[in-house]
Amino acid sequence: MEYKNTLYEKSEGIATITINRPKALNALNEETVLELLARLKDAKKDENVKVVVITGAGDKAFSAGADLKMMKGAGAVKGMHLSQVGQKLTTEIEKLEKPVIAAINGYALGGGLELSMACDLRIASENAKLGQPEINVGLIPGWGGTQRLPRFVGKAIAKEMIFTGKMIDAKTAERLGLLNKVVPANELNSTVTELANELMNKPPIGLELAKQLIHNSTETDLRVGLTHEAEAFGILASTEDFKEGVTAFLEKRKPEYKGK
Ligand code: DAK
Repeated sequence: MEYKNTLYEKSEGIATITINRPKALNALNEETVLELLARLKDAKKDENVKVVVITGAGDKAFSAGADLKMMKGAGAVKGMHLSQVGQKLTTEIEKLEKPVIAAINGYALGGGLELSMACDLRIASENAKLGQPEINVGLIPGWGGTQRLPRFVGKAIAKEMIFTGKMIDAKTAERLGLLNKVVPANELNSTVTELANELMNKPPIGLELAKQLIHNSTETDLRVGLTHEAEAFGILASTEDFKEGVTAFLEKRKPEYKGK
């Protein structure tokens, strides 16, 4: 595959995928989404990759959403393909066994916000602005915004954001629980790397099972969810990493996890 719209870097266990269309504020056309899917596939199968970071090129945008130029000419079939490929991307992020961090370095609008909401953690720079402006062009969110946004901020705020299309600033998004942390723009990369390094020292199977249980928590009733939690707990109790964790604690040393 020829990569034109994304960059990909692997360094010390962290795979960083960068949407690289800064002149179009990293808007997502179909080719870009397909490239993101291929990058994710590589990060999934590479055993040396422990954490994935998704960000945007430049200092203005994470992503201003679906590419409106491409959307303009889309008929029903193209529209359906766009929806399918976008949903595949968000699903692959949520299914990935490894933690995915969105480093939001500016606008996260429409499909850009939806992409970030599929990630496990969102760290943003102070200049970031988040919104679902689709209503302003006669659309509604189509990559999960009507479903994921209310799960973060509640129905009242989600309706306000989706009905008005207005953006919110990073501090407001942090207060609403949509962002994990907001930092000055020049500290975004170091903060994300620090967080990724912290996750890298955790037991991978524990992270994987916790991620899946938390995702499923909104789709299953409490009793079923608790049953799954108990099963996962049992699986973890049989891992080498659990033995290592307890042994290291008792020996007053740092654990070294192997993902086994
Ligand atoms: N698509 C394509 N190009 C975009 C873009 C976008 N979403 N956003 C910005 N650009 C381009 C601009 O056209 C401009 O290009 P040139 O004119 O220089 O060639 C360049 O980026 C810089 O933008 P501005 O000149 O507008 O920059 P400003 O700083 O003045 O304004 C802005 C920044 C982010 C406020 C503004 O660009 C803006 O409002 N952009 C549109 C944001 C937006 O409406 N995003 C939502 C897109 S709709 C679906 C599934 C999902 C979706 C749709 C369908 N299916 C189920 C089929 C998702 C839809 C969306 O995300």
